Amino acid sequence: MLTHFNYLHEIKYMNTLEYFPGELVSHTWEDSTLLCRSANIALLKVEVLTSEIIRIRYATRGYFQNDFSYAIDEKFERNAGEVCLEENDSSLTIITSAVKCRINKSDLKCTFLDLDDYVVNKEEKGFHWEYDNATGNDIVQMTKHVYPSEVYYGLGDKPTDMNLRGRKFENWGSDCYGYEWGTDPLYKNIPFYYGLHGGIGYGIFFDNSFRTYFDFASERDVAASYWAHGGEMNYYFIAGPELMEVNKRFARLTGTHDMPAMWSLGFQQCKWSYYPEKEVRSIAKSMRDYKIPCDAIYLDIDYMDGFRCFTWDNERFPDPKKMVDDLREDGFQTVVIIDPGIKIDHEYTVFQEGVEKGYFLKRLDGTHADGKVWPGECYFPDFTKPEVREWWADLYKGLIDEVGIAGVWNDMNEPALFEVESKTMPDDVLFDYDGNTCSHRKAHNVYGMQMARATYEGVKKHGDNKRGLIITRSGYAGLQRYSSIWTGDNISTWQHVSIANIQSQRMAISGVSFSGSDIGGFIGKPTPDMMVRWIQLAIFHPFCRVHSSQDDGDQEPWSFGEEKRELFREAVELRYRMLPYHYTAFYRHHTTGEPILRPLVFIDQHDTNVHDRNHEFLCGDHVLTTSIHEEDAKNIDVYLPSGEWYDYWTGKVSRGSREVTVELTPSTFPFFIKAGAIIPFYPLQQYVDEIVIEEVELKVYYTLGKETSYLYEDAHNGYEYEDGDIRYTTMHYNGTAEQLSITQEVEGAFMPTYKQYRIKLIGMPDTSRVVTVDGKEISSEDVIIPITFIELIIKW
Ligand code: MIG
Repeated sequence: MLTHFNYLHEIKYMNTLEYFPGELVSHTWEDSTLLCRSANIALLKVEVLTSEIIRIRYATRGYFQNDFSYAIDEKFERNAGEVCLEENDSSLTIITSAVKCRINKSDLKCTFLDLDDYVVNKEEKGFHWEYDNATGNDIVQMTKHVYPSEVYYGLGDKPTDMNLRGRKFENWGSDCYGYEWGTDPLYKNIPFYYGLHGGIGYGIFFDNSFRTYFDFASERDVAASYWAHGGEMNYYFIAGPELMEVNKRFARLTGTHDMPAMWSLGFQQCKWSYYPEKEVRSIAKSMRDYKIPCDAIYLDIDYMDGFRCFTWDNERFPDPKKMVDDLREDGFQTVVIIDPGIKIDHEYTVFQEGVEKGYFLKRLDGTHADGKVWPGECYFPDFTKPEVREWWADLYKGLIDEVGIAGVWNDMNEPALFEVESKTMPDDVLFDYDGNTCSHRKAHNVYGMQMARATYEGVKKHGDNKRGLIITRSGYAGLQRYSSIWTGDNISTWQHVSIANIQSQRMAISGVSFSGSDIGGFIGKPTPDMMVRWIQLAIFHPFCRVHSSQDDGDQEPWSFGEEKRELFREAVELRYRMLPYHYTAFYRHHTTGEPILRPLVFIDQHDTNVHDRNHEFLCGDHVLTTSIHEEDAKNIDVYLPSGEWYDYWTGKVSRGSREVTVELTPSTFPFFIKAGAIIPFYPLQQYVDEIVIEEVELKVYYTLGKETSYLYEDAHNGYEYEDGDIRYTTMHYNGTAEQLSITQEVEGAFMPTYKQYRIKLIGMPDTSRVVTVDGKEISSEDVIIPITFIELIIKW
């Protein structure tokens, strides 16, 4: 193996070989950055970004490429804290207040250790590269050591087991109509994973937008590798040891969702497609008639004039503004789809403008990149160019400001093309990449994210201080700063209920909490039982929308018989009653980065029983559920994490760290609440802010011990929350053998419409009791207390 060479031509003509960095010849250490020169042309840069986040870059040509990333949040602040460099004969070691990074002098391999010198992550073959004659790029590769017990998580929307060990993956955003278990690559590109061994978790974020690959001990049992077909070996090591902390640090690096308007956490109904206007109105009316709470209705591609973005089919929708206003009056927000393909039509102003201003993608030879999608032959905006994003943002003025659309759904943005084998653009399409001109090979995986970003900016700019909802099908790491996601064209099968569950959890731990599936399945028609089980799962998914192609029949909540309609309604009602819980969990995500959905391994990483559990998950801090995957299921085994758990339906308490069997009825499903939790419930509404809420119910689940719960409130829309116009309540629960006390701390001066809480005590020792609020005795029958209370004590 060749490890020493000095000239570029040597790599060029020996393209079948793998190249490795040479031995260290010199180094500099400045501003918490270590730069190592090796005996050959390779360089290594180690940057301490925070005490837990270390960035590693290797250059293969003697210089680093321009440092630019779409993933990293511009708000991210580097703060290395206390850090020092130690040197001995064989290595250099960077020591932060949380982690050590040791670099071998002989081969520039890096090892990450915790402060007790436990090896968290080390290299096997380490960094190496191959020269790719076909493209002139280097294929940059990293091979890490795998521990016998090591397990892996993350990587976005992969439809497979939670634990990725033993599998290989590719990131290349693809339109995967009717994908199945194991289909890969899929729509999203999130090159971020977690490793866990010996109870210690860490994260690796390989920030490279070329086609990337990940292998978790599939080719070789001792090796986990990741590589890219171009670009740099540029990755972030994120220390734990808790997986939840790794997640938060990844969120610090790549950002979190804005607070959504509360309505966008409500139930949403979609179909390909509702038209004409009469049909849209009738769906809305049925929702209200059947009393199925609902906040949004969607228009798929058929609302447009010949699929031309930013136009309306005037026959189907003669007066869009009137329709949207009337729907809003009745509590429905309207969301419309917008695709990236702009129809080649010289009479169409968006097309004309795009051509005149040079906003459409071109190929290397200067001709426009065209491709067939819904409108026929199209050109495609270069969303990686700031000027184009601004233009695109302003195209929303009509839809948002003038018509009153509240949300935009971006589809087909992998980008997807019809009738070509690659299902996407050729490699030689050129992109601006924010001033770092490159080919489609590098820009493909960020295209959808940059489209969503331009959409986000437009909806925000023209949305009259309202929080808009953006939904995207494709995206890259960090997409959560702009958009929510849905999981694409799934199928009405029981296996897809399982996939929807796993994907939603996996997206959450990959930075994208605002996720959900097409409830009921996009392709096909679910059995009535499946439809109900699916919504019973999806009321715990932040993004909660029914969508279908309806080729095989209707998929509205009332399309499955009266009995199922009632069950569906009950599930959605539960979602609406629990909106303050979901909203609070979202605020926690927004501010701390913690995922809203949490696989059990993120709760109890020391319990090896949960390392391979796919389906049970926590929604927020205190609610556990799972999905049901068979027709007419009578019971299901559910693994509960450590602690005590209340069955929501029966009030029965089970000890965790083991499996329990849950009996199922058509209207009940696994739904557990952590003992000690305080869960807020709104009164039932048919849509968000339908009524002026005068009282919030707090269900208090008794236990011996302490627990913390939160409740967040703001105006449910608008951006004043960013300036602190919020009410963020922390409730401390403390249960002893004689009494239960709840104290609260409140942050922010926002006052909700309600002034009191109604306390429901669950699982309380059954003896007569004395209740005092802020020292005053009150009736123990109806515990109603002001939201400003400081201390509630119940003695028995
Ligand atoms: O080629 O807009 O995933 O949700 O309904 C299909 C029509 C295009 C794919 C999306 C789906 C949407 C459909 N779209």
